[in-house]
Amino acid sequence: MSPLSASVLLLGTAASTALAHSHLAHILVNGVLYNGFDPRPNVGNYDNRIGWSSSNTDDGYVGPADYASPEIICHKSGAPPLAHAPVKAGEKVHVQWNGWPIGHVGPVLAYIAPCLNTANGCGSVAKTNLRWTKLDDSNPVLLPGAPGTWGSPAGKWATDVMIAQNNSWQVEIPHGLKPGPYVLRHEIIALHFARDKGGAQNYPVCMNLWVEPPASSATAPQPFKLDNFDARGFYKDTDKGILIDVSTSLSGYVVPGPTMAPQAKPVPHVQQQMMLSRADGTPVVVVRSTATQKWTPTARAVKAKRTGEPVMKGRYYRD
Ligand SMILES: *[C@@H]1O[C@H](CO)[C@@H](O)[C@H](O)[C@H]1NC(C)=O
Ligand SMILES: [Cu+2]
Repeated sequence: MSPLSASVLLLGTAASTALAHSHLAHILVNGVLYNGFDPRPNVGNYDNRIGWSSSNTDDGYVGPADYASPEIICHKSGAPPLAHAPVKAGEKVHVQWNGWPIGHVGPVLAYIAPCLNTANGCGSVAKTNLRWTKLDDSNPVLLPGAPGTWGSPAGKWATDVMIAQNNSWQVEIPHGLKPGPYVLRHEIIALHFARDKGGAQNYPVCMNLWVEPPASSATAPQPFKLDNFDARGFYKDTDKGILIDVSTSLSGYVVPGPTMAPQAKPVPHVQQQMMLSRADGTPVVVVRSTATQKWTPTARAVKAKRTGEPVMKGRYYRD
């Protein structure tokens, strides 16, 4: 197949805009909503967001050229907000993206890192100090299927599962995780141009969590063992799951990045589900490494958010 016909098959015809990537819209914890971050210019963001800010005003990605740079950690110029979403160990965090284009197939990954010895929990953490543990690799990332039925001729991808659940993915916070401040890093790697070296597109989004002890249980949970991976060493531009032609039929997919923690319990594809928000959450600000207080608005007014623009629907885009 010529490169041109392969691209047409993969990307479809809509191609309405080059700016149709995505970002973290919000997270839900038991239906309670915390705001993510919208990097696009002139949209405004809530003061009490828990999503890290970033400078990708095109809503775009980090490419393999930046795999060893700080940009890969929490997106371009990623910087933490003061607010954290409270979540109990053992609860599921429902991560919702602002839509996802069908052709942007690939893995959906989750990592967590504690914020140690900082004044404001993760609110003032130096991102290069963060050391990560992989919680979810969305395996099996590729389920061979009828060509063209799903996002690519190769079959149904984890991204197709995410799109079908209203562009959301659940991440279980381990039961035995020690309470305290953590950064959750959710990442989709879009592979539509990954047949060429340097063509993969990583979309890392970071958010602050304040992990509380689990709901009471008869037996104390097994302590969760954290790993020590530096995000600047996660990927190489020649990894099997990074340099890959998804316009061909494939027999499987090798997830890039570090090994998932043995104690991690990813939510299986069939248990992924969408969730509606029933309330706005009150984030917390970490005042000591062991204590939080409720976030209260600063003198700045809480910025109006959104312009009424609907969530992007899954569809074919060229970008
Ligand atoms: C999908 O998510 C959006 C944004 O949160 C929400 O407005 C919409 O109602 C959800 N749709 C369904 C079917 O749950
Ligand atoms: Cu895109």
